[in-house]
Amino acid sequence: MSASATVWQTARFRIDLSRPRVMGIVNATPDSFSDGGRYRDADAARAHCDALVEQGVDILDIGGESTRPGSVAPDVDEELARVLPVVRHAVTLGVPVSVDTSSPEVMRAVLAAGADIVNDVRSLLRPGALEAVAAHPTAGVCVMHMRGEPATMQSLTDYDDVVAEVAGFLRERAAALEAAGIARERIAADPGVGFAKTAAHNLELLARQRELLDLQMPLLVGWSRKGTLGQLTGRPAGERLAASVAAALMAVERGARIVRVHDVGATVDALKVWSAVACCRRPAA
Ligand code: 9MG
Repeated sequence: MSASATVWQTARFRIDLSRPRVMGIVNATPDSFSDGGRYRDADAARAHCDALVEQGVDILDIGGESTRPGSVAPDVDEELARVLPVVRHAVTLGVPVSVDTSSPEVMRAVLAAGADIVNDVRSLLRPGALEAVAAHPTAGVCVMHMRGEPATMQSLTDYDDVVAEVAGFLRERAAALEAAGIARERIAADPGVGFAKTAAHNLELLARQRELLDLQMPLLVGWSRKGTLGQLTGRPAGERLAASVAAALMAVERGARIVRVHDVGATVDALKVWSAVACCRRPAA
């Protein structure tokens, strides 16, 4: 797909993808170390939104469900109570707001509150999810490859050709979204690094990521602090900054247009260097 002509249509913003964009992760999950309960968690998440905007984030991605391997989804009321107070603040900050959810009730509520994008690791496969996004005239959506559920996915890692399977799944989901009335320019596609994949699968997906450009959808990729980087470096999640930035840059070099990251400031700086060099390339003959 031609990078210069690409936009991602979202509820309030047509995001210009002629330069790569940084999606910053905002966890609205309870902090098990805080004794201040719900209000303290929401305050911390709102302050984190402000900090990421300060650091140059292009899109905020707010999530109330941990999708780490082995985790179990919260019920709808709990997810709404975590996410909505943060979304209501985030939509005042002047950047597109994405919400990481698979629940149609949460999708409807956050879109009504002004959110721009639904980022669904389950690709709108829960009953009612497709309809919830299709009912909005312009909201953006990210569909992602996964097998099973976060609680079980790491036992579902048999592939003949992981890249072909991921591409086939994303192509089918895009067709289903379009058939439901969601215009192509509203859809981004994500190979789902770490979701029902071994480290070898994740690395093969990065090495061969350009093959996914045939999907003709903007690619969104999330390598930040993932387990594969821990396996490669021997470092715990909080010490994977350098590995995460390196992976984000390699993803962009191979055609990703949006990278989903924890470390926004470092990634923004790295992409400034990448963009300065990318601009000097000779146009393809
Ligand atoms: C919610 N979430 C966790 N990891 C993710 C990834 O790699 N991509 C997307 N789109 N969402 C993710």
